[in-house]
Amino acid sequence: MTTIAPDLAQRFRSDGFAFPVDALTPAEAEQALAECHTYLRTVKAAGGALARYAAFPKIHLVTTWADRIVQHPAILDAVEALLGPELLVWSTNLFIRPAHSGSSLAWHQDAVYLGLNGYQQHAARVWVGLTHATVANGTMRYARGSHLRGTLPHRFGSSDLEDIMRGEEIAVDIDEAAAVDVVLQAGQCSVHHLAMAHCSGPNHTADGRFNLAIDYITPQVSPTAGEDSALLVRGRDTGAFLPETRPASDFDQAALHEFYSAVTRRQKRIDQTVLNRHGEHCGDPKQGRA
Ligand SMILES: O=C(O)CCC(=O)C(=O)O
Repeated sequence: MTTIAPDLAQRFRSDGFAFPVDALTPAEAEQALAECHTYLRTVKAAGGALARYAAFPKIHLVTTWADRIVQHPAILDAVEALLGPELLVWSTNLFIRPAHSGSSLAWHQDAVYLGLNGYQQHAARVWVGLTHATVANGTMRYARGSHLRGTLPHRFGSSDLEDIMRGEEIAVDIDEAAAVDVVLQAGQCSVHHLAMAHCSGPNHTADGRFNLAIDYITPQVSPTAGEDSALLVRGRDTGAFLPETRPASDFDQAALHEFYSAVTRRQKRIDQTVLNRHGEHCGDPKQGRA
């Protein structure tokens, strides 16, 4: 039985985030990190769509280490305390900040490029530490309470994680004094609202920082446009999403089929979402970056 902090939901609602949440044991985190390294070597060697979508958005459909994490009872209990008993996994995103990496992520809100209706009350991102996350290795920073400002204007900047974020960054001032560093032990996680303004810094240490970010939604969430799919992890209702299936083993034929269908569907929809948003700002969707 997992122990959930009694004020978790209240902190999530008022601050827009809550951490640390104890999730994987240190041994589970170490094992997941080792399997993550093997996964990265495998997809790099395989090339094609597996390499292109190595870091997002459906890692858990093709590998059992990520599937184990998205189904982890301690994580699901925490998310259930926030969102209720019907839960789906919409995405997994691998954030890696290599040793001595000078790259960083600008202030942004996840919600602006995800294309989800109903995320305000019915979605949360869980950021799981496969390694420690510290100020020195470029952990995330949250702007406390920024989710209450709704979605903020973004501009296209530059980003090393361009494929995930399209290089978007918040175009208004963020109160740096209110920012909170997300310091975690390996195996712990943090949970944030999809409209939380956050950023992350360079890694000044000799070890890489590895985090798996999982987007959980409830059946009340729906795609803003187009068809999408999600994996039911608690309850029985997939709502507007086509149901997905768990991998029986790493890269097996059924898992590969599920993975390719899901990422193709998703990419089409996200491209459209970004084009529409950019079109709103530029007046002509055809001028947007795809
Ligand atoms: O890990 C990072 O550097 C950034 C993570 C992030 O932006 C997110 O999980 O939404």
